[in-house]
Amino acid sequence: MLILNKKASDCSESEVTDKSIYLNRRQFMKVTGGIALGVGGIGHAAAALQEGNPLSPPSSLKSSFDNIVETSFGKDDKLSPYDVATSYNNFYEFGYGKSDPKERSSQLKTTPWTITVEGEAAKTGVFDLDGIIKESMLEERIYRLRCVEAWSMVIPWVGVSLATVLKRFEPTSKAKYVYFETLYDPKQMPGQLGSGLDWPYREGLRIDEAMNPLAFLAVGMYGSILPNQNGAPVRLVLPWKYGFKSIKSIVKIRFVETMPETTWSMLAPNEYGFYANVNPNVDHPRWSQQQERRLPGGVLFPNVIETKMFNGYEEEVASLYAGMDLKRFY
Ligand SMILES: Nc1nc2c(c(=O)[nH]1)N[C@H]1C(S)=C(S)[C@@H](COP(=O)(O)O)O[C@H]1N2
Ligand SMILES: [Mo]
Repeated sequence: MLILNKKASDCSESEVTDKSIYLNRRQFMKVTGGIALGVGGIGHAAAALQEGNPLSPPSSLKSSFDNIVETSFGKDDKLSPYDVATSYNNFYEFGYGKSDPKERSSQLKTTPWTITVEGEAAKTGVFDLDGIIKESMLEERIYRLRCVEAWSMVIPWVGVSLATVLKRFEPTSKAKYVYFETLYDPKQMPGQLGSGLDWPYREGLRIDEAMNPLAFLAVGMYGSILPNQNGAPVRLVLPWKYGFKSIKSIVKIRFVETMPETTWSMLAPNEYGFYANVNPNVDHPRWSQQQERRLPGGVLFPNVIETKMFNGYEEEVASLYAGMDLKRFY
């Protein structure tokens, strides 16, 4: 597997050769507006990044934002203002208040960043995030994020299709579910010193949900890299599910055979299920789920709207749950 975080001086001859191929590809991508490449180049991408090549400067994911493919997702929605989307957050690793993530996450070091891939897949190991992302077609998708607390936002996310990334690792037929884990590092994430949640934050999807074209791995928003409070450097965005499924600052992906334990369903299984599909017809035990406050919206102008089934993405995802009793599998 890949060896990561090597010094540039550790580069072998073959890597130097392959690197020039990689750079040619990068130029090619610029011309074509991006093209998905195979898994073989990941290590070389990482090597190129470490050398600070002008085409792909280290640590600055902005360089790859030159060629974002615009998609038609969400073009009809009015965007939430950037300052709202980045100052009213849930990221309990930094505290339970909505402004805590913005105020307390600046110490989080997001480069370099690796993701460990484990379990039922042919290609497992430790992968450099920059490599994974640079090898994929970067898109902008405007997706709604609906929190279980009944507020929602509309955000232009920048990232890559989750399916494209997962397929590179060649999951086996035993991979029925995918499990994700957030970084555990109380020094950088002071909220993890407290009890409350069983750290690290954990999430999971059935494999067909993960492979659905709507599932997205975001590295940016509003045309720029993700602010720490929004889950830098990489998070899920699952627009048909309640916000808590969209796990932030991911460091582990594991392909598994059985349904994995997830943070909120472990903590309060009667309130939060594994599926957590947005569903106005199934109440949270303590409140209705029929409406949501589209932010910004305050006391004077609450901006309350009706919540739609699957957050309005019924056409895209309803078939995943055909025949399932959604009152039972909430
Ligand atoms: N690691 C981690 N991921 C997380 C959370 C969290 O506390 N920790 N909160 C979730 C919840 S409840 C919501 S609503 C969304 C909020 O995303 P946003 O802050 O970008 O709007 O992130 C989700 N992902
Ligand atoms: Mo949430």
